[in-house]
Amino acid sequence: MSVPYAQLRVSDWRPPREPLVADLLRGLRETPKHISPSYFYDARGSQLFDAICELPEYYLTRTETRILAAHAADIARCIGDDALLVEFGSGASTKTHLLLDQLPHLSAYVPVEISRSHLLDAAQRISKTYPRLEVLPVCADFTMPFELPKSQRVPARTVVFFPGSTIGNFEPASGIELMRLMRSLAGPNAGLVIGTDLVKEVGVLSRAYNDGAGVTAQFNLNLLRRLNREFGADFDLGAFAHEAIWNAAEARIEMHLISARRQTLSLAGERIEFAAGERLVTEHSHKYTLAGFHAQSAAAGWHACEAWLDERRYFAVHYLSSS
Ligand code: AVJ
Repeated sequence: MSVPYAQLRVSDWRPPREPLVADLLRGLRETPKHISPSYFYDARGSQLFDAICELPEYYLTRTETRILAAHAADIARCIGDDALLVEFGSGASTKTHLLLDQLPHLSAYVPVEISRSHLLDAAQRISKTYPRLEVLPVCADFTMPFELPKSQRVPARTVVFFPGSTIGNFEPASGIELMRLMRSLAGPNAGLVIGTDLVKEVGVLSRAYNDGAGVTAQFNLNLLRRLNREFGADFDLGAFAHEAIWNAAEARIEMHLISARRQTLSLAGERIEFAAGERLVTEHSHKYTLAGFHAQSAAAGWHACEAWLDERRYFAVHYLSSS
């Protein structure tokens, strides 16, 4: 057996339930109705997301992984020795191995993840693979304030790792706010290794979010299943259809769930009305240009140092520094 969960000291910053319900209801009362994509990631949603990453149409994960694999030594040089590596939304921590293999002298690895099951599985796997690495898992919604756990070895600096183009889920202003939060969390002389999906041909983008096997549709609909199970809602999953559209003006893919008919639902005892054809917005996935991303990160106080791209220029991994 590998390291038992009990040996991994998890810092718990999970939000209490009440604000979650209020937040959900607020989004469902606005026009258009919307729910934060952070609700996708319950245990089943996290598994479905891992399945999405394997889809032939979903080029993001494969492309970023190839970039990280090709430039891991360069990225590790930017991070330097004795750093505290903090991964935001670590999920299965799959890409992290590529960096950890090149970073034998890290102070500690801090995966930050909202899904507790995913966090524990990943933290356990990492400690098994790197027995000399201190792993300090944090269960948190990384958009809310939390503190970094203290590592046994004092770090030379803190570097945030935020792969996957998860930054794309944030509206530009909130993305800037999140990158500011990263900068203040990481302290002086910080680094940020961040992945961004790039603007490209619409067909490629559209297929990545409307896959032939329908896994993205299942991932989208699982949100309703979760609301039913955890928040006492009564959504009929058969009465909503998945659709992903490209919003050119905002440079983003939008995931919607479309109500097949007029229906009244309840969530946490409150009634919610849907018209026939009404859309519930479940995700915005922004796509970037290098110049656009540099402007956003600069607004958050980060200096662009390096960017590594694949040959098709589908995706970029950036190294930014706070000083
Ligand atoms: C994890 C936010 C990067 O936007 O591509 C995948 C989530 N949504 N398929 C993305 C997602 C639909 C993904 N991110």
